[in-house]
Amino acid sequence: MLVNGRWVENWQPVQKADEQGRFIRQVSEFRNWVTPDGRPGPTGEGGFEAEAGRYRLYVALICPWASRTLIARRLKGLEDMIPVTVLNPTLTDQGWQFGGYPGADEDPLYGSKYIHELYTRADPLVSGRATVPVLWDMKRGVMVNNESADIVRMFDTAFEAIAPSDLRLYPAALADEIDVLNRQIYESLNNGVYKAGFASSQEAYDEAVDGVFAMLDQLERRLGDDRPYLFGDELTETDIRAFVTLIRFDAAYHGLFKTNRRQIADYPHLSAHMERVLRLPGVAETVNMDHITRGYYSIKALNPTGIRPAGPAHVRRLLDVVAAD
Ligand SMILES: N[C@@H](CCC(=O)N[C@@H](CS)C(=O)NCC(=O)O)C(=O)O
Repeated sequence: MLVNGRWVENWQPVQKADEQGRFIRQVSEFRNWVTPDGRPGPTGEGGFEAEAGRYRLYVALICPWASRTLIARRLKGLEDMIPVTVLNPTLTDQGWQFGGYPGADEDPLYGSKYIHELYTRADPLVSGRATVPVLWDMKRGVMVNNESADIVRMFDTAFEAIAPSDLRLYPAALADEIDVLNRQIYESLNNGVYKAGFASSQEAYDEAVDGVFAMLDQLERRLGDDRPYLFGDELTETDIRAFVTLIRFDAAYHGLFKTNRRQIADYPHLSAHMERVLRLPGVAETVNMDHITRGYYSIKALNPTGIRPAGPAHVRRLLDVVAAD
């Protein structure tokens, strides 16, 4: 991690734990918003108006938080306006690294070797973990935001004047309900699987796994009335939040993070929801199972040999079928 702008120790997956061994995820540091006219957004400073070709998104395809920004970018039709740089799937002693792995890129702006160089470029005295996704302002040479929840929201609204879209990922009429379900899904599922995987006590693991499966059961029931999406007929950002964890679940979390009470394949409504989102235009291209399994199973603290499991076949089969259709 970075302390006062210097990389101080080899990368470790566990960021912070409480006295009971519960995994604690760091809060994001860069919280400015792109807005239609450059006025400040809900947090941070102003000066980031929506312009085509001005912002670059840095992602790792293993990462669910980065993937949700990629999906929002694609569904909102922003691909030509916001270029993307993909990092290698495996974390090194200095965190995320650029280039060399199939499907990964070099840093086209500064030739950086690691993502942490962008953090210190943005703030020479920055402290904390150098995470993805990162939204970078190529005009001012600064980091706009490294919180995926914010990036999804700004993609939904900020570029509307230059990239009109009928899709509303966060419609005003559902805002309060979306906020509530988002929080629950984040705590119990998106971050819940990490809390299980990185728990350092049996109690912390048990608590996290209970939360994961209670949430999956709840979502399965919610979708049980055959609604296509979590809030009814229209896709919202909450569906994307669920999707990025569901699509990684059977292939990575079930084995590596020991969230193995059941698989997503055992939940008919969740499986159908996952496939529905996967089939939205362009979403399948954001799912790279090679990067996902390579990335997760290279976390040495959980899998010292780096050996990747052969299965599960059903996830690869689904991706192949969707790609061929
Ligand atoms: N709150 C952040 C979390 C991002 C995050 O934790 N990303 C992980 C990858 S999935 C990361 O970059 N980890 C590197 C590290 O913690 O050093 C967001 O949602 O954008």
